[in-house]
Amino acid sequence: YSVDAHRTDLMTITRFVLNEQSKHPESRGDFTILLSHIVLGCKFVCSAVNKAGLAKLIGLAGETNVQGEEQKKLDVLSNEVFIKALISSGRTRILVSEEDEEAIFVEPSKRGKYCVVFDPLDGSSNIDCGVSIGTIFGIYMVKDGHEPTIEDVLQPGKNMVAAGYCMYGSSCTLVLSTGTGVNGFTLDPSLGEFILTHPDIKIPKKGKIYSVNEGNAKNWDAPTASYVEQCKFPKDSSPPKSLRYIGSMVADVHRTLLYGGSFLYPADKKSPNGKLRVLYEVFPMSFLMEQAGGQAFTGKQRALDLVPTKLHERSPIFLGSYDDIGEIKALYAAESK
Ligand code: P6P
Repeated sequence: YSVDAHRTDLMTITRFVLNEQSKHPESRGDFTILLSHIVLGCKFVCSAVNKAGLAKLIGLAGETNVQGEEQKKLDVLSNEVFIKALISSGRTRILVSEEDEEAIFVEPSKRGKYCVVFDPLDGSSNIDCGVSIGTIFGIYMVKDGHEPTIEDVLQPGKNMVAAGYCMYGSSCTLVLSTGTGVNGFTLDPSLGEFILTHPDIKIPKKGKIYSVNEGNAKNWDAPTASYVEQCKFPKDSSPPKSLRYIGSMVADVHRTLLYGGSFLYPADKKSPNGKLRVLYEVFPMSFLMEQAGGQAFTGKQRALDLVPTKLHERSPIFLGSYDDIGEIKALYAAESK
């Protein structure tokens, strides 16, 4: 794109997805409709998150708003917005949200062929200090012709047809893959449109940053401890890596995707499966990393090969630059010999 094209040939996310759809003549546009409803949810949450900060500052937050209604916590509000938007799209069968213990089975009259797994506002504990937070989502096709069940959702991440996140920070950035690469879009509030700003994102093959909560170091297993040690005290003459850890997955993963490096949430003695959830944190971020030329590993296997057995199952995760994650895989392989 030359500069002037940005002004006159705006590539919005809707146009982008329609272009993708045109590559599949058999497509009836269901995915395009589903995505447009996810985008609507992201726009709403972006606006609510920005207002929430201000509301808190000028004391509007209180317990009730001007209509005297109970002021909903942002993550509850975001969850309701996404559930309503997804159901009204008429393209979903099953919804799995971080906020809801049980899966939502869409009523037959509004059913479509997709299952959406999502964390409506990941990292929401960071709102009060202004740290970027985000929505994470993954989309599966669900076999038709039978009453939907949990088994339809417990699919390996490699079966996802799309995944993405929307980061609510200094700007609102939506990063998406539909299986043919990764693209980033930034919300132009004056247009109310997501504009393509990061076409065909590729993660650097090797990075200079590692990202982990060092506070858990006491409980790490040997391969993780050894990897982090090598980041800080390289055996060869390379300079030590920088530690960057925000504690909000969407922000840490977005930086890793753009700058390279590794993001780790390992298992430890306290949490043998780590902390991050398989369906709506590990799988979507792993899908994006592989589509951008990186890797995602659980300590035992390729993350996208994992087959979940429970909706809110957790898994350790090591994701990022191809070479950096390769080093971690080699350390785990050596340990298992
Ligand atoms: P810790 C936020 O609560 C979250 O779910 C992710 O967004 C983030 O990566 C992780 O937990 C941070 O966890 O234990 O390092 O505070």
